[in-house]
Amino acid sequence: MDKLNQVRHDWTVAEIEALFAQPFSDLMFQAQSVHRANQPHNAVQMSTLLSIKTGACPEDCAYCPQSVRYDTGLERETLVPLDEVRTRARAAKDAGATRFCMGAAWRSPKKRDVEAVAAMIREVRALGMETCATLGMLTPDQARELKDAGLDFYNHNVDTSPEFYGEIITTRTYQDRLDTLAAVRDAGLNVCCGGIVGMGETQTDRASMLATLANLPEHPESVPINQLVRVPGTPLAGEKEVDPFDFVRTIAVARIVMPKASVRLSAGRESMSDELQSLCFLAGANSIFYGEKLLTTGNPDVERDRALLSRLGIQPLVPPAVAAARASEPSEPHGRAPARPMAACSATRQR
Ligand code: SAM
Ligand code: DTB
Ligand code: SF4
Repeated sequence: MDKLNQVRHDWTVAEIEALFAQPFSDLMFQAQSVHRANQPHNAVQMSTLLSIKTGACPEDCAYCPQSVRYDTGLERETLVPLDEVRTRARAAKDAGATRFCMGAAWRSPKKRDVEAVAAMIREVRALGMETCATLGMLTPDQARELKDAGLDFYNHNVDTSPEFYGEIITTRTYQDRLDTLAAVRDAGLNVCCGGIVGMGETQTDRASMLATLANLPEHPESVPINQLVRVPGTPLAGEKEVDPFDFVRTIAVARIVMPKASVRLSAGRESMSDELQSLCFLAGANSIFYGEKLLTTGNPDVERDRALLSRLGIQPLVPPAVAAARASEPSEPHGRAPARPMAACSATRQR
């Protein structure tokens, strides 16, 4: 039993490959055992994404529809106004999301960008939601400024293994990513860091990516596992589809090597069957993006997600601070419909 709770930072790639290589049922049993020993089971945390600045990104990430280098037909947009952020966050909260994530297509934010995002963070916080941002590379000072504005989580992915990384991105290094993660951690922010499956990487690359994450000085609180969304116009548009069982295996291994982390079943859900998603939950995924859109691509609609969670007997996981904020609100503020779509399960720690 002890082993199920053990948080390790000395994983070798070979050990993780051996986890992947187990018979599917043995891997799922191990992942589910670790999950139950470390997480409130039958509960899933829900975040809603908003792209606060879309397109025209100078980076060359081969998977990304927002890079200025690829013609993906995306309308480029300037920073969204504060009013719209407030409206979208309130709608997300009313639909049942507990965290609001703001994403910007920047290599790294400028000084005025950080100030503008800090104002957005304050607005979202005032609604009693958790806040998350993903804005590209950050300096230690920028990370502290965002923390001071009330940011709870910063998302910055390693995306893939250090060995495969150069095939996907050339405009910034793996070490740049690790430096940003260190700045985020040092500022006292919760770290959200994961990667993408389905870019042509090998199983060893997946093991190496998970080893990188698990061997960080502290495990990320949140680990998004994205299935590549193959967007026409990007260099990876023609990649072949990932074997769904290999995707589930990646979730299961992430759960085993990072027992206390929230593992997020992220991009790619729109094209997954309910049955495949439920296998991901069984493998230890316990957070999702909720709402019709990710940043620029689609996500299952709210009704489909509510129905799926309800059919599986899964409840929304509500962090204590969010539950407290909800409890202190009048039941029907400003004539809005009350925002309690499903019975909630209260989390005991932040993830
Ligand atoms: N520009 C910032 C950055 O790169 O850190 C923030 C936004 S970026 C879109 C956030 C993450 O979304 C990427 O690191 C990548 O893991 C994920 N992502 C982007 N496009 C994707 C796609 N087509 N399929 C799956 N995940 C994707
Ligand atoms: C993450 O790992 N996945 C989210 C979030 N972090 C920002 C983004 C997925 C983006 C998928 C492609 C798009 O919608 O543009
Ligand atoms: Fe830019 Fe982020 Fe897309 Fe890379 S992933 S092109 S940095 S928006």
